[in-house]
Amino acid sequence: MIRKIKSIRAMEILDSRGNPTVKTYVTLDNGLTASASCPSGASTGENEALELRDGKGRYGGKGVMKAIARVNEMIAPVLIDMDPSRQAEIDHLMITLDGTPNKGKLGANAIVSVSMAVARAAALAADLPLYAYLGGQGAIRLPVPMMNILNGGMHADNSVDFQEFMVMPVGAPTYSEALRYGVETFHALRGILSKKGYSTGVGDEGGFAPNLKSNDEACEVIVEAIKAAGFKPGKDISIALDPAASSFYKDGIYDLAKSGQGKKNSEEMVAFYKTWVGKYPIVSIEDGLAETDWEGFRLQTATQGDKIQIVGDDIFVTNTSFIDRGIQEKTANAVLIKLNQIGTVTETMAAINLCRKAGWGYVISHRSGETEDTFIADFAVAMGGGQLKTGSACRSERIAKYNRLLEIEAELGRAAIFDNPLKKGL
Ligand code: 2PG
Ligand code: MG
Repeated sequence: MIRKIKSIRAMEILDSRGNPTVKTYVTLDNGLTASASCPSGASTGENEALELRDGKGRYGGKGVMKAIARVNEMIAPVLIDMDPSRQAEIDHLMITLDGTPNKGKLGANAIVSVSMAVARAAALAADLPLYAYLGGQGAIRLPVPMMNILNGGMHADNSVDFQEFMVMPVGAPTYSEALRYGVETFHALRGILSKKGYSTGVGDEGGFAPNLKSNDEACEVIVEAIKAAGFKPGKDISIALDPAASSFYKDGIYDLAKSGQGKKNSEEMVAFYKTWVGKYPIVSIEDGLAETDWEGFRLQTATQGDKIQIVGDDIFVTNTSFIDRGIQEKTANAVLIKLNQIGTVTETMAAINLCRKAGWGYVISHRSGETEDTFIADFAVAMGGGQLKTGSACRSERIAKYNRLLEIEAELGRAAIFDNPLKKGL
């Protein structure tokens, strides 16, 4: 039976950093209601779709009452009575209503919360879990968790320049075992840091944020933690990095100022990563170069792209026009996928389809400012790329996603598959 959208209402809630964000409720004509919340980044790409904030007054100007009004007064009237399963049409209506290239009029935070809530409402109407509704019968692959257990850069007030040091349990037999490998490593890391006299306070994504002597020491303590937890570095658990290099790049120079490890140009930065890949079990580097340094990315891909995954986040911002350019120019071999960078479920799926066509990898991702919403867990299974980064092994806004995947794994039972997405070449 075809359902219709009866009402759409948005409200202001708080994200994991205590900043306001948009939560939207979509109610169907049978009385069922679905909701979704928008996350928020700190190290955002310049070309991301616009996050509409009030700009002054409440919450230091970070309120989202304008975005709430856009949902309630402008978007809702256009979508009432529509069939929620017409996702592409609904998303295109919002894109047209906005009429700007960066969703500057309605705000990507307004649009994406509606887009995600509509998908959930359609899943409810179809009586299917979200992953099965979005991904069909083939949605049976659980992602390898990329767990950011050591935070630096803009996500922590410490001496580490690189934003994310993730463990990737690529050798685990199942998702739940992979999660356990990562969590046990996280707990081992706490013990190691504490023994060395470092802080075990955590950063925005729940990873530890110690004042280490160098960026190298971050890899060293993680390798030590993997071993201490009883796993083999590079076999059971590998390392993935997100330096988020745009955040320490200025006027053509990468300045490792937080650690005091000096200044480097693009070539030196690429050489630096090459040394690290030789020294540590690193299998994936995201934003090793800055978003404007397309040439640096190309050089890294040309020289290291056959050995490791090279992921573009800020440089592609989940936007098909930038990804398309990247494919033409061999800028990377994988894309970080964030729904709120582009603003609709439909455009996010188009970005993923482009990656698939090019044989590129794709990693579904949270933002550093998150909510308890678990949409991306279902989305990762629906899209089947086998990789999800959603933070460390603490902070409930991160754990909520990992827990949701445990539920999906249990629901799929023996049908669930789990494998190393980086094994069969990139
Ligand atoms: C990133 C993200 C998420 P932010 O750079 O990949 O980890 O950070 O949400 O701050 O952009
Ligand atoms: Mg990133």
